[in-house]
Formats: sequence, structure tokens, C-alpha cells
Amino acid sequence: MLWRHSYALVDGSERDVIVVPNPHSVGDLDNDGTVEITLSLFNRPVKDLKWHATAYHGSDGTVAMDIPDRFIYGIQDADGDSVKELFTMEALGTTPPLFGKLEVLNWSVATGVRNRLTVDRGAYVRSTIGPDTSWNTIAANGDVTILLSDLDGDGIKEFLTVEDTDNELRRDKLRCWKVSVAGIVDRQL
Ligand SMILES: [Ca+2]
Ligand SMILES: [Ca+2]
Ligand SMILES: [Ca+2]
Ligand SMILES: [Ca+2]
Repeated sequence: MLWRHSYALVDGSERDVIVVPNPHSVGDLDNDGTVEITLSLFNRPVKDLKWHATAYHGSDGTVAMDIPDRFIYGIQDADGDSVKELFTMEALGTTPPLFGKLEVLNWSVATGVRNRLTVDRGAYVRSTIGPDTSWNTIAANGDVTILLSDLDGDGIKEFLTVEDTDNELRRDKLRCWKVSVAGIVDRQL
């Protein structure tokens, strides 16, 4: 074993941390040749009763990235530059909201966190990864990630968001976002 983080309390009292992995949690997040483990953690790595978008260095388990108040819905390289995009939502309570502030972020040791897109009162359209993979999970929703696909066949990937623009907790707007290194732009459905 290289390293471990134990989240169970030794006295057997109630668990004080929630760990939510993603189908793409293990991999090189910033394309620097080293593997990171990227997770949504509640109450860790800082014990502050907040969600954290967290990446641990795969080699030694030390904290590489820690973005408080963020929940991760997708970890995928959408624009093909080998740096993975983090599809996050602002989460201020113990449960991420139905609609929230979405931010697509890049992170690297060299540059820190970089914002690629912000969508207010939004949610990602998500899908389960296919049954044909060799990958498996026991985590709730552990096989769910954002829907990211070349929807119009132009060789550039798109993803979808829904928004609740009038704040009554029902979706009233669907947008398709085209992701390239130059930027993430509304494709105007
Ligand atoms: Ca890395
Ligand atoms: Ca990328
Ligand atoms: Ca496309
Ligand atoms: Ca609405």
C-alpha cells in the first residue's frame, strides 16, 4: 500500500465525512505525467462542514488541489488538450442544490485553478457510463458523469446544461456548449 486516508472515527461514532468518487477520479488531471485522485469530499481535507473539490497526489496521498464549496459532476478532457476539465457546481450546504452555479474549471500545479465557464442556476445533463467498460463501482451514482459527446459530428465535443432562470426549481432552458481549447461557447440550439 502506498498511502491511505482513514475516514472512520476510531470510537465508532457517526461518520463525519462523505466521499463521492467519479468514474474518472483516477488519472492525470493536469497532464504533468503524475496521477491524481480527484474526489468530492464533504468535511475534508479541511474539517469545516463544506464540500471540497479535492485532488490527492497519487504517489503519496498529499493534497494537490482543494477548492472549497464545490461538488464535482464530471472529470473529462472535453477539448482534447489532455488537461481534464472539472465540471463543478457550487455547493454551500450538505447537499448540492438542484440548480446551482456551474463552473467548468481547469487545474494544474503550475497555474492553479482556471475558470473556463460559469452558468448560474444550472445543472448538468448527466448519463451513466456504458456497461461495456471494464470499470466498476459500489459508490452511489459512481457510474454517473456528465453527458459529453460530439452531438453534431463536427469532431468537437458538446455538453448540455439545463437552467432554472425564474427560480421556481423547474428547468426552463436547455443549452448546448461546444468545448474547444479556444473556449466554451453556447451552440444556440
Ligand atoms: Ca498530474
Ligand atoms: Ca482539456
Ligand atoms: Ca460537435
Ligand atoms: Ca424554472
